[in-house]
Formats: sequence, C-alpha cells, structure tokens
Amino acid sequence: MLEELSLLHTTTLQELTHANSLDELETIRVKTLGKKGTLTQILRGLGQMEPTARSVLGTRANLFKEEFAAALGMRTEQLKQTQLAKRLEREWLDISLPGRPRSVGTLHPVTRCQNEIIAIFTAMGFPPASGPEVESDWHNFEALNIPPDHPAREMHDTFYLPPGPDGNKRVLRTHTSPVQIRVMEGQQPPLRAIAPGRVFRCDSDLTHTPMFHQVEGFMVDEGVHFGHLKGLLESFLMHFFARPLPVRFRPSFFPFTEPSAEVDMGCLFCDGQGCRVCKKTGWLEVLGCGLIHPNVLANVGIDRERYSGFAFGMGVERLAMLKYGFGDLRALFENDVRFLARHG
Ligand code: 2U9
Repeated sequence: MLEELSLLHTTTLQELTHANSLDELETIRVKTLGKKGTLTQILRGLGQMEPTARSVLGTRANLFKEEFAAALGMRTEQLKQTQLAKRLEREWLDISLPGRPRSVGTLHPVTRCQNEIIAIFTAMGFPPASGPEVESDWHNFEALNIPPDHPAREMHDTFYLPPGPDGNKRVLRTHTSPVQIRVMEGQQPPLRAIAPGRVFRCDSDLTHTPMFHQVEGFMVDEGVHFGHLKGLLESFLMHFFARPLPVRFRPSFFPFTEPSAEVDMGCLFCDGQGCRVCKKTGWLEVLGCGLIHPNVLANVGIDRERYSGFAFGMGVERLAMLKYGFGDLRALFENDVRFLARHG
C-alpha cells in the first residue's frame, strides 16, 4: 500500500506539472480527490487497517493530500496567469490611436453666402422678406414698369405657366423684385427690406442655370438719394469680402430704376492689375442698382412726389464664385460632397 501511495504521489504531481489547462487540472483533481478518487479511496481504506500500518500510511496519505492541494493551487494560479497573458495579447487596444472622425454635414455654399448677405443687410436695418415663386404677371412685370410688349420680358427668358383659378397669367418669378412690390403694396414709407430667394429663367449654358438665387433690396422714404445707395453698397461689399475695395458705379438701364447703374469692384484676384478673371479690366461686375422709377412707386400707391427710393440686386451664385474663388458655376449644382465640404 505504501508503494502504491508513493507511485500515486509521483505520477499525480507530474501530471499536475504537465497539465496545460484548467479543465485538465479539474480532471486530475476528480481522479485523485473526487468521491471515487484514488487518494480518497486510500484514505477511506485506513479504517479497516491495523493501527500501526494505519498510522504510517495515514500520515503519508494526509501529507500527500496537503501537498496535492498546494501543488494544485499553484498550478491553477500559473495557468490562470498564462491564460490572462494570452488574452491580453489577443485583445490589446492602442488607446493612443486617433478616433475615426464622424463626417458632419455642412451648408451648401450658396446657402452660406445667402445667409451672410442677409446678416450684413439685417445689421444695416434691412430685414428679409419673402414671397411666392409662382407669381402673377402684374407682380413680376407690370408693376415694375415692364409693359406687355417691353423687350425686357424676352431678356428675362421667362418660364410661363398656365393661368391660375382667377384666369390671371402666371410665371415662375424671374427676379425677387415682386416680393418688394408686395411689401410696398401692404405698407406706406418709410420702408426697408431685402428679398432673398430662388428665381427662374429659361436659360442654360456655361454661365447661366435655369434656377439661381438673388438677393434684392430697397428703401423708400422722403429724401432718399443716390448717395445713400452708394454708401450702403460700398459698405456691404467691404463687409462681404472682408477687405477694403475700390468700388465704381457705371450708368446702365433697367425699366424699374431711373437712373440705373451697374456696380464694379476692384478685381480680388489681381488687385486691379488685370487678369483672366476680370478679362484684363481690373474690375469685376457684382451688382445692379438704381433709384426706383417713379412709375413703380405710383403703381403700388406711393406718392411719387413726396417719396423716393433706391433698389439693388445681386446674384448669389456669382458672389459665391468670387468669394470662394472657383471658376465653374456648375460645381454649385453637381453636389459633389468633396466640393461642398470644402466651401461649406
Ligand atoms: C423694385 C424696384 C426696383 C432691383 C434691381 C438690379 C438693379 C439688378 C441683377 C443683378 C444680377 C439681377 O441677379 S441678377 O442677374 N439685378 O441689376 N436689380 S435694380 O430693382 C428693383 C426691385 C424692386 C420694387
């Protein structure tokens, strides 16, 4: 029996040393100390033995039991450590790596420009007004001193629509001027407003799109003159392009203003020296303006003898192209997110 115990002692401790998993350790524990385990049976058999042999074998068997428990504990701890080390190796994470940025949407460059224009004029006392995109012939043409046979109606290349329920002619507005007619029809001077929004012209080539954005504006009061208009527009351009700029007014013609002018500013790309963008002139055309034609004031029931006013208009796409420095109008309508993110 002593030899059996000695052999069991040697093999069991060897098995513990060579075991490579916690499952294997459990198998060895059950095999040795489980209900029917080898050592359990030896310990159980002690009762039937005669006292001297029992004492010798009992002492040895109990020593083995303690040794086994200690060795099992140690090996369990070793294997747990190894397992943890392997897991850490497998699951390591470099927390110093930069995170993956989320792509965030931006405003369309035209919207952004329009918002900036609105902010500048609002700060100068011209709040935004809005009106319908489908307009009556009266608001889009007649009231603005553009009679039925006037060549400006062809110049505008209008999208004509079938008449409305009231039988009146309808068009997609060719400018935002009708918004200002509606403001004037509803109130008496002093009046100030801007009209930002989409306009439509039956025109499509490299420099024209059938839909584009305008911001127009006007003021009507006693004693309003061209000097007020010049001061306002010069101030607007310097705020919008965020730099001092030479500005000049050239005589022009619009049916709804008299006198009328086109506004040029010093070329941003060559500082007025002459380049491809300004076609060697040193100037860029950016606005149209004038004093409101007395016929227009009379059309909306404003006393043309007592009051005078000015009005101006600009194309937002054109201003966006100049501000962000890109040459192709189509970039604004292709919706390539790389372009939009750069200028958004
Ligand atoms: C009322 C009376 C007069 C608005 C004006 C312009 C001159 C002008 C163009 C700029 C580039 C149109 O987008 S564009 O093609 N606009 O040159 N607009 S005066 O005059 C008005 C408006 C409303 C009642």
